[in-house]
This record gives sequence, C-alpha cells and structure tokens, in this order.
Amino acid sequence: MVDIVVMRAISSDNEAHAKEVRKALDRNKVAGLNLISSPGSGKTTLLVKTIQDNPGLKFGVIEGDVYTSRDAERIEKTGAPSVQLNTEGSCHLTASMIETVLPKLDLTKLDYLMVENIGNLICPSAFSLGVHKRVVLLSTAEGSDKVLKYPQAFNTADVVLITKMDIADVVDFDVKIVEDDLKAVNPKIEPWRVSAVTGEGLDRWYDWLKGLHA
Ligand SMILES: Nc1nc2c(ncn2[C@@H]2O[C@H](COP(=O)(O)OP(=O)(O)OP(=O)(O)O)[C@@H](O)[C@H]2O)c(=O)[nH]1
Ligand SMILES: [Mg+2]
Repeated sequence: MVDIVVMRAISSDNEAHAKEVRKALDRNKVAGLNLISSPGSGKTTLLVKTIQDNPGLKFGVIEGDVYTSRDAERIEKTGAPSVQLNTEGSCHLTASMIETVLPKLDLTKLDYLMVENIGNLICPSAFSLGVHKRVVLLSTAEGSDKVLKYPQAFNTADVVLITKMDIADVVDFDVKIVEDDLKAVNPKIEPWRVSAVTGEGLDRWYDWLKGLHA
C-alpha cells in the first residue's frame, strides 16, 4: 500500500528547511538527489531501472506529483521504500515537504534518497530541497532546443541526462545543439546520453552514483 502525503507549497524559509534535510541525510550518510525534468521524460523509468540494476545499493524514493500515486506504485514494485507526495496544484516540491515526509523513510537503512520532482523545467529549479545533487533529464522527444529555453534548470544541474536516446533519430534530435547550449549555460558539465530501453549510457550513470559514496 503506497503512503500518500498531500502538501501545498509554502515558500517561506525554504533554506532553513533545506538545512534540516541536509543534516538528516549527512547524519545517516545518505546521498540525496533531486530529479528534475518535463513530464514524461523518463524520471520514474530511470529510477525503476536504476533500482533494479543495482541490487547492492539501497534506494529510498520520494515521488512528487500533482495528483495520483502512480509513480510510487511503480517504485513499490521494485521493493524499494517510497513515499508519494501530492502537491494538489503546486508545480514544485519544497524542502519543507521533504523534511515532513523524511521520517517515513528509515534513513539508517538507505544509501540514496532519490526525489522525483514535479514534472516541469521551471519551478523546481528555484527551490533547494536540501539534497546533495541535482539531476536534470531532457528526453530526445522534447526537442534539441530546450537548454536555452529553460536555462535555470540546466545551469543549476550537477548532471544532465539526455534520455530516450533509442528514439533520437525518429524524433530528429540533434545532440550537438544540446552540447553547445549546455556549454553556454553550464560549461562545467557535458550531457550524458542514456536509454532505459537499450541500456545505453547507464553504466556511466551508475558509476557516478556509486562515486557519491566512494
Ligand atoms: N523509448 C523510450 N521510452 C522511454 C524511455 N524512458 C522512459 N520512456 C517512456 O516514456 C514514458 C514516460 O516515462 P516516465 O518514466 O513515466 O516519465 P516521468 O518523467 O516520470 O513522467 P512524470 O512523472 O509524469 O513527470 C513512458 O511511457 C516510458 O516507458 C527510454 O529510454 N526510451
Ligand atoms: Mg514520474
């Protein structure tokens, strides 16, 4: 049975709540990640595949969605602990929401806390959640021009994953445009190409995750 918490965003004192979240994660040596992307670009699919492919790593998941518990149900099938956070209209998660639901996950039993943010490339970028890393996904089906259209999402990213590489040709996706645009907004990183269908690029993603605990 999926645990669902309904919370509306109150933006006051986000940084203070973010500090509390970070303290709890650090106390328990849990690496926290905030996954941001447009709706449908593959966040839940990547989480499910990552959990299934790495049985030695202990993941807990906070699933953010405006409505429904569908994503937490998908995570629950992997056996990983998860909580569904419904914002009922808010377009992003806040650190206060994370702090509130954190006690529902036993951090002493986790290596990673994966937070799937609400699907869009605008509001989630403006709110720190207190986690350690920000991962932004861009699917090939969305088009190659999105980095400059939503620069705040990409210039605050620690990792950018281009997802659905298996259909890049069909949707006429140009990786070079994304690489060049990312150089302009976030020159420290390059986008990594992945596909949850073929497995392309996933080893690099898994190695990076493991490195957070090295
Ligand atoms: N071809 C292809 N399809 C994919 C890939 N990853 C995800 N999908 C499909 O894309 C659709 C959306 O995937 P989700 O994982 O639900 O996307 P999401 O980002 O979690 O979506 P929201 O939670 O609604 O924001 C599903 O039909 C997936 O099967 C991929 O690598 N290749
Ligand atoms: Mg999802």
